[in-house]
Amino acid sequence: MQASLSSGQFEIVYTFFSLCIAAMAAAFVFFLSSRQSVAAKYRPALLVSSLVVGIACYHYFRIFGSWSAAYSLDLATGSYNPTGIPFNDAYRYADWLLTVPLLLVELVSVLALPKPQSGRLLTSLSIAAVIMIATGFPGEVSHDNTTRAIWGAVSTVPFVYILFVLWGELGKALDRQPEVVRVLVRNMRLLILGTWGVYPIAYLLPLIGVNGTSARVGVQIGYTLADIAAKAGFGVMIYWIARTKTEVESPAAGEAATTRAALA
Ligand SMILES: *C/C=C(C)/C=C/C=C(C)/C=C/C1=C(C)CCCC1(C)C
Repeated sequence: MQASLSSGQFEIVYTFFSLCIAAMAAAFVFFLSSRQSVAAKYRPALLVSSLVVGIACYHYFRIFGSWSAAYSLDLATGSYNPTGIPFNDAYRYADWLLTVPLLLVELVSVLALPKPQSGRLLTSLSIAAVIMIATGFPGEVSHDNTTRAIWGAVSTVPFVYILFVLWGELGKALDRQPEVVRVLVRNMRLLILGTWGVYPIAYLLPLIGVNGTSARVGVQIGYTLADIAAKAGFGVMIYWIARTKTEVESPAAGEAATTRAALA
């Protein structure tokens, strides 16, 4: 049985979920409509960005509904008591199962590797991502901290592998980029590390002595902020890189695209 939340605790999570729905929906429209302002070969990457935030928008809708159904306001005390309908963490993990491999598709496409090599890289990273998410889930839904710690540790192995490989590959890709793009790719690499690193930290909260309900709130806010940055924020970086490359590779095409976008 879950403990009651204070009205502040309930409402802050409620507001963050709501904010996230708005951010994902706005990003969806932006990525779709800005496809015209990049060269044709970069359009698939923007389409994948819009898929990622579209899928996340849908899942946050469900997460938001689940959170609302899990608690009800006790007018006598002003706190939010569990209704008995459990909050469903599976929506979030189902979302990651779809969106993390798609984010990897975007990342690998930025590397612009020869086809067979990028196929192999994408396959091994995706397998690692699925293992990371599938092994994190039993820990997430467990009410026992030892179980949470064990699955968390297992899930960290593929996580470290993914970051290690991406860091190396993005580093090598830096040398293949024109000067103006290099700094963008470098920033993107930091964004990945900074945002993906938030997930295991949020997961750890219940294990590092943060009390029950504060940990519950902290985990949800941590994941939500990380999702906005890792999906919408990351998509904006991809757009920026694609836009810059379009201009560098063919200044005329860049201008024509800008004009088209302005007229659209
Ligand atoms: C859009 C969603 C993204 C980028 C999700 C990323 C999720 C992770 C990097 C999760 C990692 C975890 C660990 C490394 C250990 C504990 C369990 C997880 C699944 C939270």
